[in-house]
Amino acid sequence: MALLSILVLHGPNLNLLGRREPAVYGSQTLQDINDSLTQIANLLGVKLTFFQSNHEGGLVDEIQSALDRHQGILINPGAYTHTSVAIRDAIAAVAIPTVEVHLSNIHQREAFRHHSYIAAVAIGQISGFGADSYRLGLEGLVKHLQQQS
Ligand code: CA2
Repeated sequence: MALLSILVLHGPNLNLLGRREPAVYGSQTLQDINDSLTQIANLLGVKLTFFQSNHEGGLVDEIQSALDRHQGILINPGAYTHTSVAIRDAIAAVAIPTVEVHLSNIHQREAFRHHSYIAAVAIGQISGFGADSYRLGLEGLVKHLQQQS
């Protein structure tokens, strides 16, 4: 049987990780996070595809192109979490199980970060564990997909 394939999406400014604001977002770079996720994916027996964009439409395009290619989506939508009806609609449209992750605890920060447009169309949200949020999110997503099949 083919390996489960998961699309990992990183939203705007996450390409700066490790180089700016380490007190808020940690010292690991995006490449470090992707490398750690790849190691975990190998242990779990799943395949990952990574994509980062600073553009809302680029993320929407990638979500749409996940249809028939990926069984799950792990997404840190960055600031689009709090603004993007388009990303929410794309996730709802493809109906691919999606887990939302955040490095920081969005509920502990400014009020404008407390609402997520994505949460209602995600199977779950992990927030506040730094780079570990991605690992926890991936593990939860894989377990969900394995229970489905
Ligand atoms: O905590 C998270 O993962 C966020 O999704 C990060 C977003 C923020 O807008 C969300 O409210 C919570 C911001 C990502 C910006 O990433 C940077 C990385 C390094 C330096 C500056 C920004």
